[in-house]
Amino acid sequence: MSFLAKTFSQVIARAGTTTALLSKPRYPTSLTYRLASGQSSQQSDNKEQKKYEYLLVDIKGKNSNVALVQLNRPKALNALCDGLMRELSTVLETIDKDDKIGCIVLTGSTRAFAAGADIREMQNNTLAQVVGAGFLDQWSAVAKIKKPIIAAVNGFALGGGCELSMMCDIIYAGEEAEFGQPEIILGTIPGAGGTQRLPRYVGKSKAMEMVLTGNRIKAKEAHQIGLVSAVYPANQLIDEAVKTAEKIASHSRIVVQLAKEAVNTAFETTLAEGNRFEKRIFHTTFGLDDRKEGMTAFVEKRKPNFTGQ
Ligand code: CO8
Repeated sequence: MSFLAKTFSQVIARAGTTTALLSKPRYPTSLTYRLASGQSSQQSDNKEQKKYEYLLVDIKGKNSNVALVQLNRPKALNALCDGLMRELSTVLETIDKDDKIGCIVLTGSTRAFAAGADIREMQNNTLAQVVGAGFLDQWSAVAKIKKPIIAAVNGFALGGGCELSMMCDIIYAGEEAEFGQPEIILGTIPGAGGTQRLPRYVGKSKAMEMVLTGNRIKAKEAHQIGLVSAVYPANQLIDEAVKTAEKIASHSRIVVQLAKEAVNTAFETTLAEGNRFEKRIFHTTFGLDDRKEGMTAFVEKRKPNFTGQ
C-alpha cells in the first residue's frame, strides 16, 4: 500500500465515521487528509493538514471499504469550478491507491449533483486562453480511476454534471433527479464527453435531442432510456448506492479492476477487438490467487477469502 493510500484510510478512520446519510449533520466536517506525499506517517501527523474545500469524504460499509465522496459547493449548486475538479481528481486518485477501499460512491446534494461547469468562471475566457491553458483538462482524471465509481445523483445533473455522472461506472438516480446537456443554450457544446458518452448510453436520436435542444429529462425517463440503472426515493439513494458498492468491494479488488477495464473497452473498440481483449483478460485471471480461491471456495461451499493477489 502506498504511503498516500495508507494515510487516506487511516486519517478517515481516525476522523470517525457516521452512519447518517443525508440527514443532518451528513458527514464529519472535520475530515481531513494530507495532500503532501512522501512523508512518513509520523512526520505527516505533525504537518499541516488540509481540509477539503469543495468535498466531504467519508468511509462507509460494514467493512469500511467504501469511500463516499460528496460534492460540497451548495450555494452554486455544485457548479464544477476548476478548484473543485482539481480537488476531486486528487482525492479520487488518492482513494484509487488505497487498498482498503473497494468502491467509490460520488454524490452531490439533494438539490444538485452538479449544475455543470462554473459558468461565471468560464464567462470571459478567450479561445487562446482555454487552448493555451488546456482549460478543464484535468476533468478526464475521473474517467481514469481504476476502482468502480457509482454516481448517486439527486437533483440537477446538467452539462458537466451530467458528463461527470457518465464518467462514473454506474449511475443511480433519486426520483427528483434531472439530467441534461444545456450547453447549447449558453452558445457552446458539451466539452467533457456529453456528445460522445451520451449517445453510447441512450442512442443517437435521444442524445441528439438532448444536446441540440438543451432539454432536461427526469429520472424516470433517464432510467427508461438506459442512462441510469436504478431510481430510488431521494433519501434512500445513498444507502442503495453504498449497498451496491459494498457488494462490489466484497469481490477480488484486482478482478473488479480488470472487469471494469474490460467493460470500458467495449466503448473504445470494435466487437472483434473487444472480444479478443476480454479473452486475454479472462485468461489473465488464471494467473491470480483470487481466481483460484473463488473457484475453490465455490467447490468447497464456503465464502471466498480474496487477497487481491
Ligand atoms: N455555474 C455557476 N453558477 C451556477 C451554475 C453554473 N453552472 N448553476 C447554478 N449556479 C448558481 C447560480 O448562478 C445561483 O447563484 P447565485 O445565487 O449567486 O445567483 C445559484 O447557483 C442557484 O442557481 P439558480 O438561482 O439559477 O437556481 P434555480 O433553482 O433557479 O435554477 C438551474 C437551477 C436550472 C440548475 C439553473 O441554475 C441553471 O440553469 N444553471 C446552469 C445549468 C447549465 O447551463 N449548466 C451547463 C454549464 S456549461 C458546462 O457544464 C460545460 C461543461 C464543459 C466541461 C468541459 C471539460 C473539459
